[in-house]
Amino acid sequence: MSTSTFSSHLKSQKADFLADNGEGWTIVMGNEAGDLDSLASALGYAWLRSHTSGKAIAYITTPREDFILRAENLYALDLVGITQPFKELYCSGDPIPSQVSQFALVDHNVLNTRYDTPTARVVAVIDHHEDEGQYKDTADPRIVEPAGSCSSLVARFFQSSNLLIPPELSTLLLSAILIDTKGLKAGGKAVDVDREAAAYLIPLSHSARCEDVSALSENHPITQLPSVQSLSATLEEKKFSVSHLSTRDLLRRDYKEYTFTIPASDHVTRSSKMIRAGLATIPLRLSKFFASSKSPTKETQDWIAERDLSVLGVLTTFRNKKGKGRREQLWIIKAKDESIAEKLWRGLESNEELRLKRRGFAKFGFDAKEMITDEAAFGESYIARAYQQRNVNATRKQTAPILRKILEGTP
Ligand SMILES: [Mn+2]
Repeated sequence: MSTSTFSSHLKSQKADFLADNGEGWTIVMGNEAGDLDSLASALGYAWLRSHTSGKAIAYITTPREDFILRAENLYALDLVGITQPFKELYCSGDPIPSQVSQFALVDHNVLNTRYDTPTARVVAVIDHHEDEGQYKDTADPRIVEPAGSCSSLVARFFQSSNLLIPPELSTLLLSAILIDTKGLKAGGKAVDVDREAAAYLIPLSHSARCEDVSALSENHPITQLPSVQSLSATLEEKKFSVSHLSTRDLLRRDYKEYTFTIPASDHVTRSSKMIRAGLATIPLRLSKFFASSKSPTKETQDWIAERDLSVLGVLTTFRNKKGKGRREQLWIIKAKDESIAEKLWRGLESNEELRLKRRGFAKFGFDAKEMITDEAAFGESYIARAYQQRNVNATRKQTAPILRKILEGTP
């Protein structure tokens, strides 16, 4: 399939889907953070499913105006001839036809409450997050296992199907694997399924060159192939080129939201209560995050209000001057939820996986004289703490379940 026919295949598929009013179709969805892994996994599995078990279409959860926030996604899509994603792809903002009731989940394993109607059925799950154990009776396949990238699990499924994977999809899945595993770096997040998936995809992708394919057959490490290295470097550079984004854009660019049930014993009213928490992953160190707008604290407070959050976590990932990966965490809690704050600080600071070390806000350019206490860096209505995360390998995938355990667990 040539590049132009792949994108026109997607466009005509979208038209068919809308003309059918979704009847008989399965919507394949990635997670709400909308990273390249979700995008590639959804397009990959939708293509596979539509060639094996009936009509399926990828639904891209990224709102139209947010496409610009992820330069690496735009770059990878452009590589495969998709130049106007919100026209060619079925996206957030397009109508959800009334007849849709079947969902396939990739890169997450619980259907977002927004789509969870009484008739909704989850017919497939392929994911690499913590398994929440749902849809065991309805989902086939139901693959939930550790991997650096969900795209690797989709690629392995392709391999076992004996379908010929289009080069466009090989390129997209490979790009997602490379960005999630930092180019399959040794000692990083890549596990065997990622390396095997990359080895399968490389010869079938756009980036494949003759020397690459022969190198593979001689058992050279795939991370050292020139085309893989250059694709990986370009994607990473795009991903980290966020210096033009405002505080608000940084917060919403790679963002996930959770609801937690706070046990009755923790709460003044002595009844359990639902709270919302948001986790934003930001590819900049905190000192740069706090330099992203004229009033970064105000924009952050506005985001907390807009999303009606009790807790906002900002998880940073960046490289230090020596090129080593580093991470920090910033937590902001509404001051009226004081019992939540105490519980969260205790749980986070004693967590052996994250290994957090407290950092004062003065380090991030705050004027110590203007703050009543360090915790009041975001004003009196909020309680905030910042940390260096000494386990540099723990991402939101580890932090979200830790947060759930701390907040929902008994004190
Ligand atoms: Mn993923």
